[in-house]
Amino acid sequence: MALAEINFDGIVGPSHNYAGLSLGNIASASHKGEPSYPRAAALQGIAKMRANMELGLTQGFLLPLPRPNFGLMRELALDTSSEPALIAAAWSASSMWTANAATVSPAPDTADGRCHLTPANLVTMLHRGQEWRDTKRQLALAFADTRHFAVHDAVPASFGDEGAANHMRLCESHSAAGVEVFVYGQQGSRFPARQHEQASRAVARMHGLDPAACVFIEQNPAAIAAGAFHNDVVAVANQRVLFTHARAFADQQGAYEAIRAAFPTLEVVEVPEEAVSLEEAIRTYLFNAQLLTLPDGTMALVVPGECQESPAVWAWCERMLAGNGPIRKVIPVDVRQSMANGGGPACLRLRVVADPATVDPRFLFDEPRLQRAESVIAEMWPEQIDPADIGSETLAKTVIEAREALLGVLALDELA
Ligand code: SUG
Repeated sequence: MALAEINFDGIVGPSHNYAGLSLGNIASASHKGEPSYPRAAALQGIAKMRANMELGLTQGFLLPLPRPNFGLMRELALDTSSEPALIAAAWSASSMWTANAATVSPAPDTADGRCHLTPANLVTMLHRGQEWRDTKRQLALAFADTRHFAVHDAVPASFGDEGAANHMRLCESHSAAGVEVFVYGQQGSRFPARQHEQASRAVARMHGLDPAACVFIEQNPAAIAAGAFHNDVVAVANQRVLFTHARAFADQQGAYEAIRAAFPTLEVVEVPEEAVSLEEAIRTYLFNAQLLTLPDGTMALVVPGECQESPAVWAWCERMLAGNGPIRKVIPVDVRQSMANGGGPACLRLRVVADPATVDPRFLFDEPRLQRAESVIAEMWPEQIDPADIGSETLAKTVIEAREALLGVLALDELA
């Protein structure tokens, strides 16, 4: 069976907006109340997927969840006079950041030889905590073949879980058994630590991982305080390579040693504070990059366009490329609409290592299917949403119809 890494990007939903809902996420707070551009946002996502497909990579997607979420509005007894932030939560398109959809342990790592997926409960934030049941429904459809996949329920809400954004996997090749690294936070900084250690440990047990191939690492409280609300804002791994800021972990050297004890061939590409400060790394999202193995075996880093505009970050990238490191290409992409809510290229994708033939093909893109999705978005996604539009009946109708049209062209109407 040919296992490959498949990136499942979240398609940006038609209700994409800037409500400033995520405490500790600097971009979300600083763009609060600005108009958003859902059509442009979703087309930026489509362009990123197309560019990765042109690199020769397999591309999957997950659909926007149903919004507004009338169920949540009922549960909270919301009406038009309710607090705008509560109404906005029920309208959030935040499921686009599929790095938070689930934690994925590929088949070679698990006791029963199946790929295990656990949707993230995302309990720290109301607008995200509503996602997991609908996400699970979608995962259960995309990965319905129980000979190859196991889709779990989320970890109980007592322990916050943010999914793959706090999980990294090191391996010699995607299809070889790997070492899974879980990064959790401790409360006590000025912002919430969203990933609880016990959630990570529960996921590792549920997935049947070998304890000797699991590493649990604490995130640097200073990174959380600076706005790294997920570990994937300051570190990313692919195969043998860990690309990280020097201040990502509470005990940086201890973290490398713990990983090396389980995975001796680890290659660390560390960016020192003197070259790129933690604040600049968080502002530009250098680490919220897709670190991809290309078909020729070399690695490329897909970074937000903001990196190219930062003299410090771009100078570091150029120095890195001039050296002899494992990352041979840096590719900037424009995902500005998502970035303004704190979601870079890596937030927008969930990595699943699997044989593409075992995945429901309706969740995979080829150019004709991508074009069909693109046409529906271009025609039906709202061009602009102003904060005052959130909650309006007219916009609700537009958003619902747009999503349904997308489900239609992708033959996924059962998710309506
Ligand atoms: O959970 N932003 C998301 C961004 C998630 C990024 N994902 C990863 N790092 N993997 C979040 O904070 C903002 C919504 C708003 O303010 O309207 C938001 O939810």
